[in-house]
Amino acid sequence: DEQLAAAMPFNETKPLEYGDAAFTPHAGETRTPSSAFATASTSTETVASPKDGDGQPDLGANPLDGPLDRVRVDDSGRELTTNQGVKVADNQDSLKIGLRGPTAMEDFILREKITHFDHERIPERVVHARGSAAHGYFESYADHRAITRASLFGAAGKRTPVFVRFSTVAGERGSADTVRDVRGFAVKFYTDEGNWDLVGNNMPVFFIQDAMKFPDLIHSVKPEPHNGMPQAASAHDTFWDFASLSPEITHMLMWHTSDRAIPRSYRMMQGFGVHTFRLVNAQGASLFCKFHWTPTAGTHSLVWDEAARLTGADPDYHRRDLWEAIEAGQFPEWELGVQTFTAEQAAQFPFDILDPTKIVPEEMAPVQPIGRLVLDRNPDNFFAETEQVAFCAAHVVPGIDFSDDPLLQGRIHSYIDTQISRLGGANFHEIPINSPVAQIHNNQRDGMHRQSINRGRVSYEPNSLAGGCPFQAGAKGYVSFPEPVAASKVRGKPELFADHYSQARLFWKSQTAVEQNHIIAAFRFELTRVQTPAIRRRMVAGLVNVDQQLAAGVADGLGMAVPPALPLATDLPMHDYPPSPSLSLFSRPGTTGIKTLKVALLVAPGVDAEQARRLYAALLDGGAVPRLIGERIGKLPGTDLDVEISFETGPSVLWDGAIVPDRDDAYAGLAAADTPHSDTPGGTQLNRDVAAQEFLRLQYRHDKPLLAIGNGAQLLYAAGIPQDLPDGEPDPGVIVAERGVGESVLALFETALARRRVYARETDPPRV
Ligand code: HDD
Repeated sequence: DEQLAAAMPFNETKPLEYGDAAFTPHAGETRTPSSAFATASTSTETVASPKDGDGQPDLGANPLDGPLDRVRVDDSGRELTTNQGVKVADNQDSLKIGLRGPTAMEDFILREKITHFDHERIPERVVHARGSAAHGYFESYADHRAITRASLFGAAGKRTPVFVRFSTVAGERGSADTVRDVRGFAVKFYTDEGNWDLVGNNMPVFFIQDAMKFPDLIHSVKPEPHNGMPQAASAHDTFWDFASLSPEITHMLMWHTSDRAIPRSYRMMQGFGVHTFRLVNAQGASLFCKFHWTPTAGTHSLVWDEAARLTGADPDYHRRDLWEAIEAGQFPEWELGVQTFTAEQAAQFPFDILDPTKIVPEEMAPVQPIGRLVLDRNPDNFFAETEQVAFCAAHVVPGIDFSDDPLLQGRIHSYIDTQISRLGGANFHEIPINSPVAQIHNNQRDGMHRQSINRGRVSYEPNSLAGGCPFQAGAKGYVSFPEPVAASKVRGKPELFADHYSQARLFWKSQTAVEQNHIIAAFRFELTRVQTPAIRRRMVAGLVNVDQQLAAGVADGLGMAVPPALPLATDLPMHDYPPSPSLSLFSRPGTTGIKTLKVALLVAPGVDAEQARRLYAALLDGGAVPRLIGERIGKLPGTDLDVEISFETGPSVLWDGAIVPDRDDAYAGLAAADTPHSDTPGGTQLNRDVAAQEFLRLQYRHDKPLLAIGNGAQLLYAAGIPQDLPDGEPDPGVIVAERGVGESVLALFETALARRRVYARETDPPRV
């Protein structure tokens, strides 16, 4: 026993915290690091900064590792110190005058620790407060210098390090991931010619046309100011009040009520630069452009009931998904595509390219792939990297330029400005995650928390005392596209901006029937939460201009008659766009099949353990993430299987599919498990477990594939899962296999899983 006790982990300083031992001086105490840490590297090692050298990363290397390595701290094998590097003898007790006496004012160790703690929080982002990020790289497919001089696109295979942050917009920092909202898709490219931030969203249009309206929009969607409710939700009066009075929002509302607003994963959503930008080549020739990110995992969404339940089951659902995929080496990937068009082409479009509530349909300008984005490394520290990263729509590099989109123009101001209050001063570019890999040389000086120690007496230009340095780069530097402009100073909008409905109708017409139903249901949900009938009426009156069937569906859901259409803001005729199939989520199934999808194997005493094990191995082999789930964790009696997750900690919404394996007839005690709902002998004890039945019902209701083998089917029957679709056809996602067919049925299940959902199952209200 003594030997055992000696082997147990033990905190040697514990006895010093109590009684007289507390007086025993810690001062001067030295401790050698334990042998486990004897080989740990020392902090005195210098790490070469990759900011030295030619700044050209090796292909595949991430030069960002270097600058960040300078500030990475690893405490392994180290002694505790104060912020002044003074070693701390006792981290348990404040300094007191007698064990039961007052604390001494001179306890600088306590005071430093508490003071730092008191200031640990910084203001959260005013929008996009909730987010998750990862490191990776962008790789150019080819030499694209014909269209842009931006160096990151300069050669085939050229890699540029990136840091990418995904976010929701309305919720606070601790809000749930799966709310109905736009998702931010912000990419910081650390190019060798400076940082470029492509600060986009997962939807290609925006709510408003002019930055002047941004504070109003955000005030309307944020929790209402008198009572601070609701959190991270647009389903309340103020948002829909604003929306119903701002017809320019209509196109965006179609996206916002579509399944785009409840993605299955950050890895499974598109990203868009939204605005029209400019690409400029070395000769100064320019094309307009729109940026598109397309995920290799395809575009996939949750269903609303599932999303709502996920906010409770796992508020970190998207954060965890991104983190786990990267930890598992299943690196999320997107292709970057551009739509390019000339000013002459733009003049022929039936919309204004400066209007951020309009897309350029792919039929009018195809999306050309130019490179790929891979996220392959999780941050080391959430605060230092994900929280402190400062994106800015004004951060562009030579070869990328702005358009006159009035929303974009306002953003150019807002981002730097907001960082000054969020990050506490003008030097936020020196925070390691924000600082470029390209070198910084200018005459900007001082300010709060300045890090760089600029040398010399010169901080102005022109100068002779420093030989004129740093000197202007001339044509090598950023040259704004010299767009000729001659016009009167006015507050207003071009007439075409007032066509608020043509593209909303285009979006509606381009959706499948399933997607249209989801849009109607989302409007119904949102507007049912609205308490003011006049707002509901106004909103539905706007939808009449989009589509009669849409307006009728929403009105029906709200128990009201379809009101007369809202008057149009312009006499211009609406443009009749042909449907654009690429606007449907179903047009991008992706190429990653079942990889990273989560499959629950429902097990209980009496399960055919060998079969469960083989299914598990086969799923793992295919890149899926199987887990054994049951009533309680731990060893299953009569088997050597370990239940990994319980129904209460791993509820149905966390899984993309479920399997109920066969039972092992030899297991004693099965008779008790026979289900009362069926004449056939029952499966395992799960049949009587209401949690297991509920699990399957929700899998079914959320359109997920189910496989039951042999007597495992009894649980399906007990749960009342139909095997036919509402139209009488067999449900391809409810696979019931005879005992003895072996694991060949797994292939059927995997096919269904790769297709994700059987939407054809849906009825409103649900059958199960
Ligand atoms: Fe914005 C953050 C995207 C319009 C003002 N915005 C922010 C983020 C994203 C976007 C992804 C989070 C960045 C991060 O992860 O840190 N914003 C957009 C898109 C817009 C847009 C795609 C329209 C096309 N934004 C917009 C306007 C304004 C702002 C019109 C103001 C005039 N956005 C901000 C901000 C934020 C921000 C206040 C909050 C925190 C931050 O910048 O760093 O400056």
